Amino acid sequence: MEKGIVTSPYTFTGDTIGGEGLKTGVRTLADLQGIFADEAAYQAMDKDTLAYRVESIEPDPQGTPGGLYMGITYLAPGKVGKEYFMTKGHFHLNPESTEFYWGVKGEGMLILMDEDRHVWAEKMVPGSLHYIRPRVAHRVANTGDETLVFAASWPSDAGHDYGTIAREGFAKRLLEINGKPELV
Ligand code: PAN
Ligand code: ZN
Repeated sequence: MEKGIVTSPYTFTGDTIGGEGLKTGVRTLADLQGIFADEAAYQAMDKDTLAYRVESIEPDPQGTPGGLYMGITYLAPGKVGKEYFMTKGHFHLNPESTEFYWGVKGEGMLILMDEDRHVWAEKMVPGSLHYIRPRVAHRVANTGDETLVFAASWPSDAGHDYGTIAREGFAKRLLEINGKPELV
């Protein structure tokens, strides 16, 4: 190759990322204990069921100011009782940090909650782009019957506060009512 011209160590095909230092994280139903309303339905399910997998490229160490990460989440279809499979959800530890999510495959709902516990949701479909503002907790539910694939890019110094959501939850839940998703 010509001097000074190199190949990027990363790839992005639309629904996959790859390359140097690719990280993979897996969450089974066992990891989602306590987030679903219907505890009896949760207990009756196989805890080894895969809920989601996140693949990410994190070029700089966590906490680096000015860096960016990129990830793709593969969220399985399914429900616990009437509640769709969803990600744990979090605020960012650095409250000013923002994030883009975008829909790649399947159908879902991005559920958002501000610090006053006001909750709203944006429909996620292939091609939808979502800007998550500072101090807004975010989680995604799969409302379809295929794996929901969405991509995300967030700052390397955002950090993840899972504790607040684990303790207090979101103020509304996305349930299937008469065959349709409803925030209740
Ligand atoms: C995403 C999420 C990913 C999994 O990359 O981390 O979709 O969701 P949980 O982290 O809530 O389990 C992101 O928001 N990064 O900041
Ligand atoms: Zn985030």
